[in-house]
Amino acid sequence: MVQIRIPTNGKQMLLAAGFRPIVGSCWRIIRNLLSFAVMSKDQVYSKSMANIADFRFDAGVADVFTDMIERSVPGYRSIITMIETLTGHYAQPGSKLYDLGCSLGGATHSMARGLTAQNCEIIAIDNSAAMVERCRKAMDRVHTCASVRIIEGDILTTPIADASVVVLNFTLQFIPPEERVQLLEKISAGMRPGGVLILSEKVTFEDRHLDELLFDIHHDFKRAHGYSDLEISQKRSALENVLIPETIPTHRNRLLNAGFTSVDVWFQCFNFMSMLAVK
Ligand code: GEK
Repeated sequence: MVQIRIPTNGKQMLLAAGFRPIVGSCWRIIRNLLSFAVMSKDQVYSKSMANIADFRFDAGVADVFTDMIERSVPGYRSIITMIETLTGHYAQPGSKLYDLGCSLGGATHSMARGLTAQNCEIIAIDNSAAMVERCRKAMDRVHTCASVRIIEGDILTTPIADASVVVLNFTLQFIPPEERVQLLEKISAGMRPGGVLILSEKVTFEDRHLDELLFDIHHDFKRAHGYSDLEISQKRSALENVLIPETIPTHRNRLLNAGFTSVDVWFQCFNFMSMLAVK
C-alpha cells in the first residue's frame, strides 16, 4: 500500500492560499477521504521504556495497526490478497463467513471483495473495542453482496454455525495454548462439509538451527522495514507471554484431530505461514 502522509498544517496552507470560505466545510471531508488511504506510522516501541507491559490491542495499537502488521509480518499483504481468491472458491450460497480476531478488518474486507455466492453473511469478531470501532468505520465504505456484522466479543465464546469460510489470520497465536483445541473443535463442528478454515500463524521449528535462522531473518525483515533494534527488542519482550507460536506439525495434527479432512500449508514466508484446513 502506498503510504500517504497528510501535512498536519494542510488546513493552514489552504487558508493562507485564500481558500478561507470553503476551507471550514471542505477540510473535514478531504481529511475523511484521505484517511482511507493514510497509514499512521507505528512508533509504539520507539522510545526506551523502563517497564515493558504485556502487549495489548488498545487504541494506541489500533491507530497504527495496518502499518505495524505490514512491517512486522512477512507475507501479510499476500495472504490478505489471497483470502479474496480463497473466499471466491470456497464460499457457499446462504452460508456464514467468519473473520475471527478481525482487528481493522483487513481479511473481512478481502472476504467481502472475493464473495460471489449469494445470501451470505460475513461475521467479523474481535475483543478489542478500539479495533472494532475502527473496523466498523472501515467496513462502512465496503460494497458487498453479503450482509456484514462486526461484533465486539470473545471468539472463545461466540457460536460458529453454518460456516463455509472461517479465517483465523494471526489470531490463534494470541489464544492461550490450552484453549486452542476446544476453539478449533467448535469451528470444525460449525462448518459445512467442503468449507475451509484459513489459519495463518507465526511458527517455530523443531530444527534448532532453522528456528534460530528464521527468527533472525524475521528481525532482519523488521530492520529492513524501518524498525530499530530498540523497537524490535521492546516489542519482543511485550509479546513474550502473549503471542505463543507453535510448530507446523502441531497445527496440522490438531486440525486433523478437530475434524478437518485435508490440511496443509499453502503459504510460507520465513517463520510465518498460512494453512488451509478443509472440512
Ligand atoms: C488481520 N486478523 O488483519 N477474541 C476475539 N479477538 C481476539 C481474541 C479473542 N479471544 N484474542 C485476540 N483477539 C487480523 C489480524 S491481530 C494479529 C489479527 C497480530 C484479537 C486481537 O484483539 C487482535 O485484534 C487480533 O486478535 C490479532 O488479518 O496483531 O499479529
